[in-house]
Amino acid sequence: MNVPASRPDWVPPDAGTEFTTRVVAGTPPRAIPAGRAKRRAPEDGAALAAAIRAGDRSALARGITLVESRAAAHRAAGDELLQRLSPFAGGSVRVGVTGPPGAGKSTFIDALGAQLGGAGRAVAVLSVDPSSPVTRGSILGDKARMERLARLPNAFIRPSPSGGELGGVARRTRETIVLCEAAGFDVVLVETVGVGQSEVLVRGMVDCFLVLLLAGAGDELQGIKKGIIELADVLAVNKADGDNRARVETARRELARAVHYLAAPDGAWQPPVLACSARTNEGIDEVWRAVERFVAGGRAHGGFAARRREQSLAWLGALVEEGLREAFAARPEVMRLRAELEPRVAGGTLPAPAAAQAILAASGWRAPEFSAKGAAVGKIRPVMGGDSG
Ligand SMILES: Nc1nc2c(ncn2[C@@H]2O[C@H](COP(=O)(O)OP(=O)(O)OP(=O)(O)O)[C@@H](O)[C@H]2O)c(=O)[nH]1
Ligand SMILES: [Mg+2]
Repeated sequence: MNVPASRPDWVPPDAGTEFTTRVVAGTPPRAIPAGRAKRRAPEDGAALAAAIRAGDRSALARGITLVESRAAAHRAAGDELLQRLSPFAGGSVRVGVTGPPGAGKSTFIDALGAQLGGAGRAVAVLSVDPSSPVTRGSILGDKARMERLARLPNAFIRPSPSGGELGGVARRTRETIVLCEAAGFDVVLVETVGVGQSEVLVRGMVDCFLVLLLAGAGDELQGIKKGIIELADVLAVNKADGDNRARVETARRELARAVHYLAAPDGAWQPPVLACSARTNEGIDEVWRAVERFVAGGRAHGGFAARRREQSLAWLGALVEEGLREAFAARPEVMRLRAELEPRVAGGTLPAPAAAQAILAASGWRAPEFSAKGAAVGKIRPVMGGDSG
């Protein structure tokens, strides 16, 4: 067969010539006269919700795109969709999987998801692509890394760009969880990179927080932070295979000792420290059994319900903060003052605190005054009502 020289940007590692393609030069985009842009008719909200409930994957994907959208036109539709579907949400076990870069999170999720899927569970994976909010290259990369899972009919993988702002958590992860649950998924796995604030945020979105770790070149643990261990419900040292086995076991025992001395975040629960290999599948079901034990214990003792309440409150807080930030930034006088003052701050002719004061004051906000003791005595007066400030 004659193989043309061009290949797509990405092909599966073991792909044959069927992925060879002929690249056809595109035509430059045509300017569309203002007011005549063709818009796709907005999707009927009730129909979309019903399709998602019925398990239609493409409807689910469209719904997620809708709630992720920042476009003002989509916001109301996205909110409406969430309202329609919220009554059907909540039925999954939400598990966060975190760990340092390269710990094997994606491979682990692939192995675990394939096992659960094989056992008849419907598994949704929300993986965040931290490396590239713009290009789609690494998103495909992650999908390729979840090959086993991607082949299962009852699995759904949704890579989302992190949006840059939350350090590796998609902006709409909570909303996406609601949609997946309404679509009937009973296990939702959320992958996040264990750097920055993302693990704290994700822990606030899940019922069980699983931390994957690596044994270093010696026996020490790699890329580990005390903070992350305190958040963990279950810990596992991954890559316990081949020559690495003994090293993992030493690291695991060391870690188990450390965990034992830290106060358990959920009272009676002592986070187990396990070893596994996402590559050989060894220990994967043991990790899952630990997750199930944690969740079952939480259901029996009220910890699960308490976590869900915390999740709802954290969600509320995040939405209110986001709304305030957006409303604030959109105020004309704020935009005008920022445009005027930012170059001066950047140029060093105006101190940042003075500029901040001016912007906050002009927007109608008054900074709280602080007493000597540090307690706020003034009242924050948000004046978000009137448009002219
Ligand atoms: N030997 C061995 N290699 C593994 C195992 N799990 C993952 N790997 C390899 O480790 C590398 C990183 O795996 P990923 O699953 O992409 O790791 P990740 O934590 O998702 O990485 P990021 O998302 O980039 O932070 C890949 O080359 C995997 O094949 C394992 O259990 N054993
Ligand atoms: Mg990954």
